[in-house]
Amino acid sequence: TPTKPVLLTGASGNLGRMLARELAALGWTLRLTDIAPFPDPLPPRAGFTRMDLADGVGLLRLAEGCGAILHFGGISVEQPFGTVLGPNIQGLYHVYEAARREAARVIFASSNHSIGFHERPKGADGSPHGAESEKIDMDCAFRPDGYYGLSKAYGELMGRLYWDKHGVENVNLRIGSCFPEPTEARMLSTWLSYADLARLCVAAVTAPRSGHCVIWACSDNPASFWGQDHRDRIGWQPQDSAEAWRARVGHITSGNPVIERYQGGSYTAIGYSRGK
Ligand code: NAI
Ligand code: 15L
Repeated sequence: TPTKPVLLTGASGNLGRMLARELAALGWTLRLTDIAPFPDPLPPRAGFTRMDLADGVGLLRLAEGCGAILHFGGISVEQPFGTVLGPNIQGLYHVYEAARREAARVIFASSNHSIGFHERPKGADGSPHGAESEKIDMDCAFRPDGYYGLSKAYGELMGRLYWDKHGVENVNLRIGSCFPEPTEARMLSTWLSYADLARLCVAAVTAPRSGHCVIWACSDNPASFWGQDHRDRIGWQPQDSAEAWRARVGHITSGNPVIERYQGGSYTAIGYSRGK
């Protein structure tokens, strides 16, 4: 159990609600925040503050005494630039300034959409699977597939900056598709179970040292697109796998060649206008 309280942004969202429940059940003391009201009964040892990530002073106050910030708040799907900018860029800066003040570690909910224009390895979501050598590693180029993915790349680089310049530790989770179950063929590669995410957050917060790390946050999927990362540094291994859903969802594809070619799937095709 962490000795200091842990701040969770985006607490009222899908992943935030799950993490609030699971981490509270482990005995953690949580400070929850979101711009939307918290829809569940408050877990034990948790407080909730309704706040916009635009409120930098409010975040400084909320983070006082915290040892870690799980940053899950913000725009979570593709949106116009002007919609993404405030929550995901300015808001992220406020989170990092609060972390710097408290010498707290940031666990950042980054996304596969920061690298979504990498092609899928051949055979990744069918058999035989793509060769290990075709999987991309954490130090691959950022290839954002929209303004949302671009904000996540910026978020990871913010972490790089705050570690190099201020020694603020941060763990960047490149989350694939974190839902109760896989619902389409792509998720045989990208799915992250709720339980694996909860265990990942525990490892990221409690590891004695993290520095700046990048983790491919998907379950132990044989069809994963992703290879080497910093998981050993925080001692995390996924335990679940999407493979059990193959018979149910393996045939569910889009029929759109752009979507099927790239790792980011449908996001890559939003507003796509390249050489049709
Ligand atoms: P969600 O949309 O359910 O949760 C995001 C929360 O952020 C919402 O409760 C929303 O009210 C809050 N929020 C938005 N703007 C805000 C602002 N200006 N100030 C304060 N709070 C604000 O999304 P979900 O699925 O729970 O995702 C959580 C995080 O994980 C997001 O950062 C998302 O980008 C990231 N992620 C999620 C994936 C998934 O598969 N669910 C995949 C990759 C990344
Ligand atoms: C994300 O980043 C989104 O937050 C989530 O809603 C899914 O679209 C996920 O990526 C995905 O790529 O499946």
